[in-house]
Parts: sequence; C-alpha cells; structure tokens
Amino acid sequence: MERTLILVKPDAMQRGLAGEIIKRFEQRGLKIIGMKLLQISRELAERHYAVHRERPFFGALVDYITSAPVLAIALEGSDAVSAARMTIGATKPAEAAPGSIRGDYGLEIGRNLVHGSDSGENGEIEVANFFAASELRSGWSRDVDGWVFE
Ligand code: IDP
Ligand code: MG
Repeated sequence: MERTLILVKPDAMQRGLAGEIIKRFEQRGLKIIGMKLLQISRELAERHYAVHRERPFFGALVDYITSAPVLAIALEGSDAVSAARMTIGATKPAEAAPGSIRGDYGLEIGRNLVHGSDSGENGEIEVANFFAASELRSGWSRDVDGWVFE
C-alpha cells in the first residue's frame, strides 16, 4: 500500500474541475483517506516545494499555489503514486497524453491543475505535511463487522 498527496491547484478550483478530478481518482480505485479545502501558507508551500527552491520558477510557483484555496486529498492504494501520476499526466500539459487530467484540461506548465507525489516516500511525507493523523481514515472500506466494500 502507498499513499500519495493530491492537490487540486487554484486554477482547477477556479475552473470548477474539483469534482471531475476526484471522480477520475475514485474510478481508478484509489481510496480517499483524507480531504480538505485550505489556502496554503507560504511556509507550507515552501516546504512542499523545497526540492525546487533553486529553480527560476520557484517564486512564481509559490505565488500560484498560495493564491487561492486548494483541495488537498490523501489517497491510498497499491502503486498509488504511479497510478495517480498516470491519471494526472506529464508535467507539461501540452505533452500530457489525452485522457489524463492535464492532457484533457491543460495547456501551460504554470497552470497544470493538479499535484501528485513523485515517490512512496514523498507521498508519506507530503500527506503528513498536510494532514494530522486524526484527519486520515486508513482502511475505511472495512465496516465495523469487518465487511469489505471493494
Ligand atoms: P510535477 O508537478 O509533475 O511533479 P515538478 O517537476 O515536480 O512537476 O514541478 C512542480 C511544479 O512546478 C509543476 O507541477 C509546475 O506547477 C511547476 N513547474 C515545473 N516546471 C516549471 C517551469 O518550467 N515553469 C513554470 N512552472 C514549472
Ligand atoms: Mg513533482
């Protein structure tokens, strides 16, 4: 089992695409174990994107991700990281495959709609950056008597 952090970025929220994006992950079989609407602080944005700190686009990236509310979603599943990244599509929307979120809804790299973690290790770290353990519901598909709804 892996975890991945999904962010429905400000451009996707402003375009009313949250439901469409959630639907695609759900249909893939990835389980929602946490979800919240929040406006990301600069501190959290700089931590989340720390690996890009030296890149020329870093300032614009932090401005963009903090500009308006985002929907943060924690997903769990086998191979959740690579499955989610395939559903999201390539970083440059112009090169993203049709059928992926970026390939169907995006054109510019600076407005590419969705974030998804890039490794299982980073998925755990990023989910923990955005959610307290008490906000996550792992193994939710088992009910009180142990029945599984898959
Ligand atoms: P990813 O989101 O597909 O994992 P990363 O390379 O991790 O892509 O880059 C993080 C985010 O930084 C991208 O999703 C995009 O919003 C932004 N970004 C990456 N490269 C550029 C660029 O060359 N110009 C502007 N923004 C960029
Ligand atoms: Mg990345």
